[in-house]
Amino acid sequence: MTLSRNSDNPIVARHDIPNIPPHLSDVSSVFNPGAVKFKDKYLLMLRVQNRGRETYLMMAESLDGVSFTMSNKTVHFDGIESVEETIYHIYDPRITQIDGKYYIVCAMDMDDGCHLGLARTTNFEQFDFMGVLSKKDSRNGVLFPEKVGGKYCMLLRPNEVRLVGGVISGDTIVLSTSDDLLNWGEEKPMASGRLHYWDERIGSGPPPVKTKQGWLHIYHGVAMHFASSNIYQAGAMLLDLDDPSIVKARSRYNILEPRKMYEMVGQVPNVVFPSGMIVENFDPNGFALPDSEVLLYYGAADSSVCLATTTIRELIESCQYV
Ligand code: BMA
Repeated sequence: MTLSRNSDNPIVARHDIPNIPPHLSDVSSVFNPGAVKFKDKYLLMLRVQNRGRETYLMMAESLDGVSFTMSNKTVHFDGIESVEETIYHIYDPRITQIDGKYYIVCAMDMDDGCHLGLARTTNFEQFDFMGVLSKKDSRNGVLFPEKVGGKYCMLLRPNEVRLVGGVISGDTIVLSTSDDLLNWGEEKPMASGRLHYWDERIGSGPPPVKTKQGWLHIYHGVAMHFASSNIYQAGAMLLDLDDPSIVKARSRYNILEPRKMYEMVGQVPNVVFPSGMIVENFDPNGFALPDSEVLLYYGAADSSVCLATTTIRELIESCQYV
């Protein structure tokens, strides 16, 4: 297959996380990172879980995308105190650069379910919380790097069942648009799970990347066949450049599945969960170059952070359903 795992995997593991009193000490796990290239450095925003199963976000930086140095403090979103409801956990950050600013969409567990929260930064030192984006229980929110048809676009995955009648339900990724990044309109179904196959339930991975062939989107699919051990895998789709609710091509097979011990064994077994993607080369109009290297960062077994690499061309080829 097109993705090759880095030989140093897992590139970040729980023993790499520094002790930060009073809450982080001998942490349980680190996984599902957001990723971005910023001033020639590779940055990860890590999801760190302590022994109370409380979640913290932490930055890590690298010169080569493989060997990371952890920050010695956790990330705080200034202004998040203004949310009146209790936020239990903030996790699975996805980072998108839009017009020179960096936006982070996170899942937030609250009393009435999971919601999407938005934060913004220009320097990855100080972060402003901008608001809660979702009206109903949703996860896996990713922003597009530019407006499409004059609107900001976001893919998200409502936590509800749309498909009925099969052995098990499939979930649906929807497209929503906005004028201001805070108020989001109608949700248009974009892609659903495929019952009986590798991606019965689905959710977005990293933010979509613009290519000449369409928006390249990596997603996770869950095979539910064996209920007690759901299998989380990764796949690829191409979305129409002008209307990203239209799927032009979608991989028949997964492009990454749990095979290594660090993916098959851990807090949650059999999970590869792609959440960050760095594309090295774009043309002046923002289209990813076919031969550009792609670094895909993913959580393994909800326990560690791993890296797999490929090229834009190979990912696009993998989208063809043959
Ligand atoms: C999903 C999310 C992810 C997690 C995955 C596997 O529903 O909660 O954060 O990595 O399950 O447990």
